[in-house]
Amino acid sequence: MKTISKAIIGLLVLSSAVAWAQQLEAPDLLITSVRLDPAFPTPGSSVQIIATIANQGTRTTNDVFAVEFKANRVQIGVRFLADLAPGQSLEVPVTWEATPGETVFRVSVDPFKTISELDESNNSFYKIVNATTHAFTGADLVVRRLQLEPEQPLAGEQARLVAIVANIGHGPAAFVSVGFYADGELLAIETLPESLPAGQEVTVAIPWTVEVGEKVLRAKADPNGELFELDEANNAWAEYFEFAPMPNRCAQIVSLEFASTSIVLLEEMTALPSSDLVTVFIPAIRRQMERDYEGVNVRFYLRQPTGIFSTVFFSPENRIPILGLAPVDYGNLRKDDRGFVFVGSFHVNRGLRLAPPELLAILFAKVASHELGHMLGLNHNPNGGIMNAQAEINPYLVQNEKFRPEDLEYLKRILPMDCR
Ligand SMILES: [Ca+2]
Ligand SMILES: [Ca+2]
Ligand SMILES: [Ca+2]
Ligand SMILES: [Zn+2]
Repeated sequence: MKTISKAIIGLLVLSSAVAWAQQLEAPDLLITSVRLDPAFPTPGSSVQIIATIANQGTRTTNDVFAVEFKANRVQIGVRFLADLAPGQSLEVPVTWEATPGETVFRVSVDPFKTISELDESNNSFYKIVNATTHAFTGADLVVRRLQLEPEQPLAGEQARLVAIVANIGHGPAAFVSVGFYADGELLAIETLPESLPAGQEVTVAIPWTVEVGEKVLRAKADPNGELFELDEANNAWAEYFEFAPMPNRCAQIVSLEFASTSIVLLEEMTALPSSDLVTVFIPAIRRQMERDYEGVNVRFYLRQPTGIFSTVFFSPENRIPILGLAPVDYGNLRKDDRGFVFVGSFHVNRGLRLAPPELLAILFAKVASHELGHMLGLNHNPNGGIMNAQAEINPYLVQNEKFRPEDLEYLKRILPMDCR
């Protein structure tokens, strides 16, 4: 099993090296801007979304390519272009009927990959748009910091999660609302009824029962997009915290590691900006795994942990029909195993792109929980559950999958919460 793992890593390095050597003269398509007309739409009005597409490469595009527009992951238009010379740019419009609140636009150039380019990683552009009946005043909310009161609370304690919100615009914000999230899950939205003048800051807080271990805490100003702002993309702030008690010596430490190339595939699958992938989607995978392993002494880390740990590596490979792979370590004798989830095997399944990101996170978590199960000594269970040999890839069916009681019993025995 170890040998197989090493071969996989070797292959990855090789294929990216080949891709590098190939390209010397080529086009490079990118989106330089996305603007709206009118810039501050009211709900229900008709809006032009105008993307500027440029070729900053050294060759003219030699084939037809597409520009795809998505609004909150739903395709709202595709336009086809051809013959864009180096240094040339073009405006591409689509019409959209404004829906109330926040909409995340993703514009992608050459999503079907007909053009071989100098840089394939700069082909999408995000724009967050609000549609509201409030007037635009020049407000711009940002979350400056996120802190806890008391500063270092223990897991299980009642604490306050405090966001410091500032208006860095040049006009007042009619009201301030802030969404709070723990590992991607919305805890609460808190709204202050008073307006916040330009240049001032305010604290917004919610009570929170502190969770154990590493957590990604996040606050986002105006999460529902009810306030027009100069910049709608600077509203979120996320931080890693770790809450005591720290793992004891009988705990298994597990690192969830994502190749940067896997993040690119996840971005294509979910149409989420990479910042949301890192601060919402990936933490939600961890949250689901924690639920799967409830009562088992496992601690999950998204940042690299110290000491001895096992790793679930989210690789960009497509190894269909294999979704994941891990050595079976009966009795968990090795505490530094390495298992894989093949993100590429999910990415090829275009139907998955229609599933909500929350369900996709659960689907990835179930495969990761399965592979970790092997690394802790579980074999496939003919009775099903998470250790079912045949992975269920329908995210709607997989969401309630659990370890079978006999599997969970084994895990609790091998990794008891307290050391005696
Ligand atoms: Ca490009
Ligand atoms: Ca803002
Ligand atoms: Ca806003
Ligand atoms: Zn398996």
